[in-house]
Amino acid sequence: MAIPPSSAPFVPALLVIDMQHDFVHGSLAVPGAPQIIDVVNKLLSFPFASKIGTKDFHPSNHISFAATHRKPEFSKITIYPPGGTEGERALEQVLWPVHCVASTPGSEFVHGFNHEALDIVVHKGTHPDIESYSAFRDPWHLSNTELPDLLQARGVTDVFIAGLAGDYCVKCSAIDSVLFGYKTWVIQDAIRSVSDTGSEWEVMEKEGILELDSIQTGEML
Ligand code: VGL
Ligand code: ZN
Repeated sequence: MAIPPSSAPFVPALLVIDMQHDFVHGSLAVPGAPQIIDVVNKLLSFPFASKIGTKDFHPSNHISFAATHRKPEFSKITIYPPGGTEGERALEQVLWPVHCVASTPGSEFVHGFNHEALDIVVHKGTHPDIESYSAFRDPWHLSNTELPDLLQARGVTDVFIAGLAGDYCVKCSAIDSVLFGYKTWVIQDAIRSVSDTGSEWEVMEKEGILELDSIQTGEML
């Protein structure tokens, strides 16, 4: 019998971002979000080596909340790393409606989402002074969540990303996934974005992120 050619390892992880009440039906509802619940549930039935969920999980005085600054919702401020000074690693921050306050109903997984199929849930945005769209780490790379160690310990090669919101947490998590060395796929019919410009795809493509749909994902597994 012929020896089969050795092939590169393929250890796929599904990363489901922020399928929480507030992002679907609540204070920061993403347009079209209810339509992806069934798609994400279908993805969870595929034989991924790991199925990881995230929760945006903020204290009630979080830096990303308009109310914290007594400023209008969706206005913008400049933020710095904690203890940082003017001009140093400044970032623009959108001021959001209060959302996903830790352990309130808005932070719960949305009804109908099969979260029981997840093997682990990673929380992010838990520090009052630090915004963290990425599931991997804060934007200044001061500290990681448990996700980088988890993926490494499990020998993951490919990260497939679904969830909310495409132009914030999905995009930032996908960019970090590439920077941590993973082949990174965003499942286009399993995400929805806050804005309808589609400009996140341009950014993600430039970073080397691959785009596919849930049917193609099923064919790879
Ligand atoms: C998100 C805005 C604020 C997200 C989180 O999950 O994309 N967006 N916090
Ligand atoms: Zn948030």
